[in-house]
Amino acid sequence: MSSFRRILSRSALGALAGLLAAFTALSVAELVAGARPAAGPVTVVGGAVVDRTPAAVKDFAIRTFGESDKFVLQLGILAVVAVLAVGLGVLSLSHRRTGAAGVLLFGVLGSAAALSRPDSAGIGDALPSIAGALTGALALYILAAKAIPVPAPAGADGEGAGMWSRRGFLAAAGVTAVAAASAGALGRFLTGRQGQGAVASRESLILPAPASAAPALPRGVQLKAAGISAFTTPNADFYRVDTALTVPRVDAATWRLRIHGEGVTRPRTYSLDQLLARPLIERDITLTCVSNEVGGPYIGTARWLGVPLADLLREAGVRRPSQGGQADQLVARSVDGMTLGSPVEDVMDGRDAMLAVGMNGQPLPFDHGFPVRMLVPGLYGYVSACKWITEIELTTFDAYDPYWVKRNWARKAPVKTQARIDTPKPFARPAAGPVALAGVAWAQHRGITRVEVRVDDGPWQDADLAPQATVDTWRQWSFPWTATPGGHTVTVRATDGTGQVQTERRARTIPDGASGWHSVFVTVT
Ligand SMILES: Nc1nc2c(c(=O)[nH]1)N[C@H]1C(S)=C(S)[C@@H](COP(=O)(O)O)O[C@H]1N2
Ligand SMILES: [Mo]
Repeated sequence: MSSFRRILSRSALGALAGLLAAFTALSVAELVAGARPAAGPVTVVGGAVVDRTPAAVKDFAIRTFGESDKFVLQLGILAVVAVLAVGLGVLSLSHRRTGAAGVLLFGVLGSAAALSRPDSAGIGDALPSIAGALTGALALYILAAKAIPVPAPAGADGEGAGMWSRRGFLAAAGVTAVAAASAGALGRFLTGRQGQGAVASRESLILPAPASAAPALPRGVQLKAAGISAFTTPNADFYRVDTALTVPRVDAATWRLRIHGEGVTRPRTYSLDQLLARPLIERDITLTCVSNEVGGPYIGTARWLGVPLADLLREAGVRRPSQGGQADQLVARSVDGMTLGSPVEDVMDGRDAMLAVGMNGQPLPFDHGFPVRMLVPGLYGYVSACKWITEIELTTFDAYDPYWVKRNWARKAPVKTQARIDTPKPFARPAAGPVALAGVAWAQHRGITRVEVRVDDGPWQDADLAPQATVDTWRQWSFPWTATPGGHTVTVRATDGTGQVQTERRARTIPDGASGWHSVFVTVT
């Protein structure tokens, strides 16, 4: 064998040893994390990356990968791990201890990531990374030894000794691969079992009838235009925005909500049954994400069923700031450590702020916060819509910055007035003649009173409005356009219930929501 080929094939063995060590480390870590899936190494490292991602990069990720952003992130982490594993594997051929120490270093990094997560439950969260790194380092140490050819005994044929050693390596590699795969599979199994209680609790949950049903939707809230959004967004199509790399699966039977903090004279802890025994309200409410670009998809409307939040707060002794209450911020905390802060004034001013348990007639889907989430009509999701909520703390804006505020988003964020063109789509090629322009407009808790359309630099013309369901929902609009051949830019703007015309001023999503008019360019043929 030429020396070049020998080096090449040895390097390949080193690379394989590195990859197997990484596989072992991740599988063992998954197994140890089995009882608590959110503590798996890729999840915690991914979570730590998410926590530290600058808002601009996060916005880019959401824009580019949409709701697959988390999948792409995990794939990216695995790719980085694979590259580093190959490097450590090759290194370990000449520096066995250093290679193994490199694997241990990842254990330290993984542990640090786990402990830095907002939902970290303490040192136990570092265990998966520590156990994974120790076994991974051991695997690399052993495999590297097997990959180094034993010096040929005097008189023996050198090639033969190399062959022998390679056979030993392959056997060790096979054993490692099988053991690691088994550990990984067992970990997956345990994870699956753990979620079964939550799934069963959701399936057996029977939602009570509301004491106050949603007002019937006025006839015509749904326009007929092809391509317009559904007025009520089906649960399966409802946008999802959160930092959870593994969706929390909370068992409703053991779930609790604690209300405490400043001005709470009667702190209380509620079970789900206790909440469900209270008079429930049912309301159509449109929820919007602050990361929604002008014309973007992160908005949806559902019929929510829930407990009026202001009642619970009043029972706890909380008073509105305008009526002498000390606490002006309500911080909601989720089981995954997310914190969202809402103005107490908004929550208690008579609007339908609620702890929702139902979404379009179903218990909340896990993705949308089962068993209970918060909603405050009129506010962006990141300052109001805590999913998997488990704690409400009354405090002040001065005293505490929740998760997104620490990352430079605004403390207070009422939804900005926006209109969106649903049809035609950008760069569509409709035929000349009648073309239906249609879409949605929203200004939650203020309502929409007018939508206007402009073609190119022409005059603003009033669109036809579907009836307003409530001020807390979006409103559909349409405009019968007689399209002439050529390229055209269609622009839309809304006016809200306070008489404010939607601003033309373009603003980025950070810090408190995008603004500007939505335009679509089409080529009429
Ligand atoms: N626990 C938790 N709740 C959360 C979030 C989150 O990351 N974690 N994201 C918030 C944001 S930014 C929005 S816009 C809404 C989105 O709710 P949805 O995913 O049900 O549409 O949830 C809010 N509640
Ligand atoms: Mo959001």
